[in-house]
Amino acid sequence: MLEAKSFELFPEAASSIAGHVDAFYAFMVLVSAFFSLLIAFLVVYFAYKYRHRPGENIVYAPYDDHSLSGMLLEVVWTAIPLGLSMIMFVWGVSIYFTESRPPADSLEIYVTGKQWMWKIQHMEGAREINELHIPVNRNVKLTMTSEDVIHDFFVPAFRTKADVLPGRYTTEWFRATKVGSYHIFCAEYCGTKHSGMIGTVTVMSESDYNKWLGEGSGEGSMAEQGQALFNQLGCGNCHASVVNNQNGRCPNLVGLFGSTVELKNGQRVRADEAYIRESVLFPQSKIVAGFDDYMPTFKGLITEDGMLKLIEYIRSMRNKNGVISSATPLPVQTTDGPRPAGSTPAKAVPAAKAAPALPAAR
Ligand code: HEC
Ligand SMILES: [Cu+2]
Repeated sequence: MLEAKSFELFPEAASSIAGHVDAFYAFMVLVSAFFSLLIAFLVVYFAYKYRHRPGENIVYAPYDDHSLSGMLLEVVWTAIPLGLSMIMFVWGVSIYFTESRPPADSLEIYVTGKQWMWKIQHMEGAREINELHIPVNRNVKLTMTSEDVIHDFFVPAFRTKADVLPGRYTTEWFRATKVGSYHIFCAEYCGTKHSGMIGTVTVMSESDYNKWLGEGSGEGSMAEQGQALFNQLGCGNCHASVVNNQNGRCPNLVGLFGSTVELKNGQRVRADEAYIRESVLFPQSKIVAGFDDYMPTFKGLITEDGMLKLIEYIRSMRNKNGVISSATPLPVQTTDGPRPAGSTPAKAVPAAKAAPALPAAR
């Protein structure tokens, strides 16, 4: 809870990973404390035991570096620290891997960092600033980017944090285990008001969360807002006309997200958030095999929040069991652009569903 409490050494442990991080940390502190005390004790003890007594002659015994006992001693003092540091390494890596691999069933939430605030978008459409509402006992994945400098999204009670970088998408995931409110900090110095870049995670019961979501989704889901943007920017002029036809002048975006794309230069890349972002802002950098490089850049025309909506829209165009369908279907294109001579006209595949009425482009 956020109310000032009596002095506490550790923040509350409120995520599925927190116990593991704490146990690991305790192990490292105990090992360090044990050896620090042992060494400090031996320094004092030996200083006393082998002190110089008055009248005593100092005789240095010749050191036999081939004696069996000497070798055994060296093996032991090498093997024990090696064993201990390997335990720390394997344990640490396993926690790191767990923390860096969001489970597939995670609830997706988008975060944009900016001097000096956190902007958060839920897929269902709710938006918030410096607040993050999540359901308890659900895996939550944050996809994060920055509008300016490097920030870092840190929730001490969840024992997890990740850098938030301009021009890139990073992820962070957690499963909150306790209903309550917890601090969000920016853990990367990002300018004058860095210390004010704070917020609150509110962990709610599933039913409270759904109620909360329902109240904040006036503008439609992120995918719907992304679709509006898609139309507004004219992406549909090129891409929508071939939505049900792979052989147009522009690649089919349905089922693109998560698939492997073959490029003109023979490379194969995974169509993830970063790829879509690059395709839109730097269309020349990766050309899809079989297409020409005439997609214009949209650099400067789309905000980071808008880009996340576009990505969410493209992600929502799914290709389920070979049947083209889309969570929020594309508008049916009426004015088809000219096609290059010899290309097959769009096959008459019925649109999956009628498009919902959206505000007209421009
Ligand atoms: C003038 C026509 C045109 C417009 C407008 C256009 N694109 Fe494209 N787009 C293309 C062409 C052609 C390609 C394939 C060549 C390439 O990779 O650059 C492409 C490629 C892409 C790809 C990669 C597809 C794949 O299969 O890997 C994505 C994603 C994409 N466009 C999204 C968009 C979005 C989003 C918009 C609107 C902001 C948009 N495009 C606007 C013509 C267009
Ligand atoms: Cu910051």
